[in-house]
This record gives sequence, C-alpha cells and structure tokens, in this order.
Amino acid sequence: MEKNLKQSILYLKKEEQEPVEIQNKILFTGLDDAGKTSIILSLQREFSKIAVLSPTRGAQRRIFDFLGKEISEWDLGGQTAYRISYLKNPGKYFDGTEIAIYVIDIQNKPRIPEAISYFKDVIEQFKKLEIEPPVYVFLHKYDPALRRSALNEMENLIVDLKEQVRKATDYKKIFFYNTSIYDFSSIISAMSEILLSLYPKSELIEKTIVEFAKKIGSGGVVVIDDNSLIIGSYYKDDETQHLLTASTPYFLTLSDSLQYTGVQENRFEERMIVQRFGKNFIFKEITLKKSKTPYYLLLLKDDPVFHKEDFQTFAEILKEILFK
Ligand SMILES: Nc1nc2c(ncn2[C@@H]2O[C@H](COP(=O)(O)OP(=O)(O)OP(=O)(O)O)[C@@H](O)[C@H]2O)c(=O)[nH]1
Ligand SMILES: [Mg+2]
Repeated sequence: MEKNLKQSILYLKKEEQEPVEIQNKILFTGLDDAGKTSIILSLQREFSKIAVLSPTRGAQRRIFDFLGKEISEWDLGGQTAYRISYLKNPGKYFDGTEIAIYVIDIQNKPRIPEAISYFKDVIEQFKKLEIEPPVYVFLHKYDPALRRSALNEMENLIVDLKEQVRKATDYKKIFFYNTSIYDFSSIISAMSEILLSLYPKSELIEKTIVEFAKKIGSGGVVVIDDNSLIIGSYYKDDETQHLLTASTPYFLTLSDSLQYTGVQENRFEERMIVQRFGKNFIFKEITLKKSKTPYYLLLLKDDPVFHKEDFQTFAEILKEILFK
C-alpha cells in the first residue's frame, strides 16, 4: 500500500516536472581542475580556448542539438565555494539530471579522497531528489604519454580507484570511462555512447548506415555531428573500427581549418580523400537542414570512387529520420 502511494507520488512528481524540463539535462561535475570544461570544449574542437582556460564560475549552461533533440548541458564549476552552494540548493542544480558525468583527475593522487567524498555528496543529492540518472565516472587525464611510460602503476591505480568509487555508495548505475583530451577519440567515443543511450532513433540510423555502406561497397562508415559526436557507425571488423575512430578527430580539425580559407565553391562535390594502407579514407561534410549545423561522414573504401547521388540519397534518408 505504502509502496503504491510512493509510486503514484513519484509519478505525479514526474508529470509535474515534464513541462519545466523538456530538454535532456546532462550534468558535468567533479572537483575544480578535474578537466570538465576542457572535455566540453574539446568536443566543440575549441582547442585554443583550452590552452587559456580559467576555473568555471558557478554553473555554466549550454543548449546544443543532438540528433534533432535539445540537450541542456550543465558545467558545474568545482571550486569549494561553488560546491558548497550546489549542495545547499540541490533542487536548482541537480534536479532533472538525466545523465551525470563525474570527472576525476587521476593524475592528482593527493586529491583522490576529496574527489570520492564529493562523489558521495553528489549521489546523496540524487537520492534526496528521488532521481536515479546513470552516473558516468570519467577517470580523466589518462594521457597517452602516461599510459605508455607507467603502464602497470597506472592500471593498478585505476583498478583501485574504481573499487573506491563503487564502495563509496550503494548506487547501482555507475559506469567508467578512461579519458584524456590528448586522446581525443577517447572523449568522442565516451560521449557518443553516453548520448546515444538517450536516443531511441539510433537503431534506425544504424540500419540506414549499414544499407548505405553496402550500397557503396564500404567496409566502414561513421556519421559525426558538429559536436564531434558519432551519431551512428558501421564497421566490418575491429581493424576498420580502429582506423576510423582514430582518424575521425584529425579529419574534423582539418576540415575546421580549411573552413577559413574562404573557398566556398561547389560544396556538394567537395570531399577529402586520404590514401593509406591501400585504403581510401573519404571525408565529407553533409548538410541536412538549411542554416543548421553540418554533419560529417567518414568512410573507408578500397577504391576512391564517389557517386554524388549516393550521398544525396543517404543525406535525404538521414534527414527524414532526424527531423520528421
Ligand atoms: N594532462 C591533462 N591535462 C588536462 C586534461 N584535461 C584537462 N586538463 C588540464 O586540467 C586543467 C583544468 O581543466 P578545466 O577543464 O579548467 O577543469 P574544470 O574541471 O573545468 O575546473 P573548474 O572549472 O574549476 O571546475 C587545465 O589546465 C587543463 O589544461 C587531460 O586530459 N590531460
Ligand atoms: Mg571548468
């Protein structure tokens, strides 16, 4: 009886909330200097801003479009004074969270106990608010150089840290990613997986991509949005997956730099082709909706043959799925 009552109250609460929080709320939290803002900026490929970043003041919000859906991203500056104010007013900062990303600087060992302690506080707020968003813990600053030089030590630290995070609370929905802004594909993969888990249309997109790959005789296709997020992909094997995910960030940054040349002729014919390992990497910008942000296509083929019509058809289908 009591349980039913609680359920119906929760249901009512949920209904009441819906008109207020229409967007999907993603919350980035963790201690100051953990790397939250850097992660967000790297997805926007704002690398020059990362170099001169100062601590985030309070909560910074940004709305962006993911697969035609509005996502509200909250970057909670982690300095002590801010953390205290968030905990005093959980309704304002934590309520409505659909996805939480908790960033830990794994290179800063002395602050790990503090990071765990604040993690507990954050989980506590979700419990208080009776919400249960998945919490993705980013074991961040897992830099490629570090990984190579101190492999065992790092691996042990990570195993230990995961254990500490798990034991800190009895919260069930905790998942881990190793990330570094110096391994851009680690951020792209993590964020793409996380956001796709929210989005029901992803299966349909995946099917469209497989069909397209078959039609053009490609062993691998990745579709990326302007926030560097992979919205769908097809890989015939692991090697193809590796080649495409490792090279995606470089094609995106190259494409960004070429934007500023001012050459705007014949956009639909344009693509970049890189030949390597006896394969052709073909990169192409596709516009799905006028005045909206572009999408990008990266695919791997044995031959560099390219039919404009195939891409047009694919873009049309994608547009149907996303915006109709
Ligand atoms: N080595 C390394 N440094 C990183 C990485 N990501 C971010 N940093 C650095 O960490 C510092 C802090 O980054 P921010 O993104 O400002 O950290 P934050 O979590 O937003 O900090 P607050 O806004 O104060 O909460 C900066 O000097 C970044 O350059 C990484 O993957 N590896
Ligand atoms: Mg910040």
